[in-house]
Amino acid sequence: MLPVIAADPAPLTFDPATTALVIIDMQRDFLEPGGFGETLGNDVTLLQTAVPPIRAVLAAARSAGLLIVHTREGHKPDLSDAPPAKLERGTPTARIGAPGPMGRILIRGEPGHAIVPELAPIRGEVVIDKPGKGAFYATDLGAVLSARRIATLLVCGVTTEVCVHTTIREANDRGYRCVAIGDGCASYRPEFHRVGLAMIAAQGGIFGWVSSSAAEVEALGGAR
Ligand code: TIU
Repeated sequence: MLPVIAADPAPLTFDPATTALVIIDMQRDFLEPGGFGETLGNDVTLLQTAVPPIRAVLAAARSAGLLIVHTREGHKPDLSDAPPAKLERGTPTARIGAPGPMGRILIRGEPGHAIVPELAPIRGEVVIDKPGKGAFYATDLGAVLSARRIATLLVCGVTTEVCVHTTIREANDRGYRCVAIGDGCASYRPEFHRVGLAMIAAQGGIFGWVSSSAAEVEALGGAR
């Protein structure tokens, strides 16, 4: 029998063979002082809450043999993939590409671009580098998921209303069933986190489902 995840607006039956765990942008640039998130004026400590729940789901997903995808937001060192509209926006303390304590802000290969050590990818896991907020835009994520016949995405990471939401919206329009892991997502703005999750499950699940790390670990345990 296929496992079932307790979720809003309704429980979801899923096949582990066609399900992927997608961890969005758990990078030092967003979670640690001196990175992109802090240059935008945010309290980056707020994002730490997502790390233990993601660790728990990641361990369960590895045991259950799920496809695991990590994404990283960032740009090429020459910034050729960074549109001026993104580079020029706002009044950050340091712009994308400027030097910082963790290397150049939001640039691939720099220390700040790395995924936090607690959630580091291991051999066999997919790492998608993305220049935008959504994980499908200008990446080969769609091709990777198609090759594995993936139909359901368990999605977590940061931030809830920016890269997690954009990715879930992109995935929903591409026909994937998306389950946001509520406590495995976080935002610099707690009210945006709360409302962002509510928006996914509203109207009978207009963008997908919202679950929790505990519910996912339980469902994945049954999938082994
Ligand atoms: N600023 C903010 O909330 N998020 C981002 O810029 N990127 C991601 O969400 N990863």
